[in-house]
Amino acid sequence: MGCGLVWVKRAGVYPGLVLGCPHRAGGSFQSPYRLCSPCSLHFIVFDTELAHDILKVWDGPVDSAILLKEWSGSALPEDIHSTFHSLTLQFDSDFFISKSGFSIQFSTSIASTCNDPGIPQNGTRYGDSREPGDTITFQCDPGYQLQGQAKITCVQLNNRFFWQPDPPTCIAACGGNLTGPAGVILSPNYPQPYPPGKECDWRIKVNPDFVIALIFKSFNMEPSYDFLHIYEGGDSNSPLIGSFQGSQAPERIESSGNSLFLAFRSDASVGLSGFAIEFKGTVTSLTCEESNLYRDCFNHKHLFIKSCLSV
Ligand SMILES: [Ca+2]
Repeated sequence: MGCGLVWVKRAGVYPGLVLGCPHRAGGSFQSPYRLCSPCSLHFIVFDTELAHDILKVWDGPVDSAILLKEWSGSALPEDIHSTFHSLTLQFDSDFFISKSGFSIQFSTSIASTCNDPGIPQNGTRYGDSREPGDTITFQCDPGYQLQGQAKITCVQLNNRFFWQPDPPTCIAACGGNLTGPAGVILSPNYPQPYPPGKECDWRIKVNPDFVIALIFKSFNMEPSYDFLHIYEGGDSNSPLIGSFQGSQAPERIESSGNSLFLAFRSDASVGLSGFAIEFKGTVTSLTCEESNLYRDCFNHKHLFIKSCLSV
């Protein structure tokens, strides 16, 4: 059995090893092309419409459900190896915007290491070695939650080399219970647009002797439709400090107690980049005069009362 086809979509270059297929404009091109092997793919050209025209490579047939990787955009992918004896390439294009596409060389060289597990978006990878038995660990940036295991191991099974478990991802989660002394709260999917129709609640609690400072690092919400409500206390029955929308958020808010409740609400359409807010437990840094200024500015009726009363 000879090595099969790589389908080239509008690629200007047809290298000797690559066979072309007729271009089909628009629509979903789902016919799988399988290669004999174990196979390696080497990318010569890659340019597709980001997030819309997507190349997927499956380890073995599509029905094996082992997706090795998927790509879109203009970054040239690194070489990739099958772990089974075939690869399936699947290219889906939408009806809009065509780029030059891709051309890929393939060979039947057998992998001797695990694939590059990549670096998760919004995270860090520790370790580069990909021999069987090697481990790599991952850590997410502040505010992001690890989905999966922090530590993965390269495993060899006959001629297959694969990571166990799969490499993790880092996501900005919808809500959570946070305790001090400090941390970061991100709108869901941050810095990508938050999804529509979301209700995310965060509870922050710090040491009883401390108040909570919220420092707004970025704030960008759809005006009049998407809100961040901040309450002084443990839930939405607590006094409302403020409801923030658009790009109008204060630089800093201080609670008067040791707990805050943040409720994010997005309506059914239009998501923007949302927010990144640092929190920390602190002794109050504001004078009563300053706190009154803040209170007048933002109508935070319940802010700073405790510290003012104690003066
Ligand atoms: Ca919206």
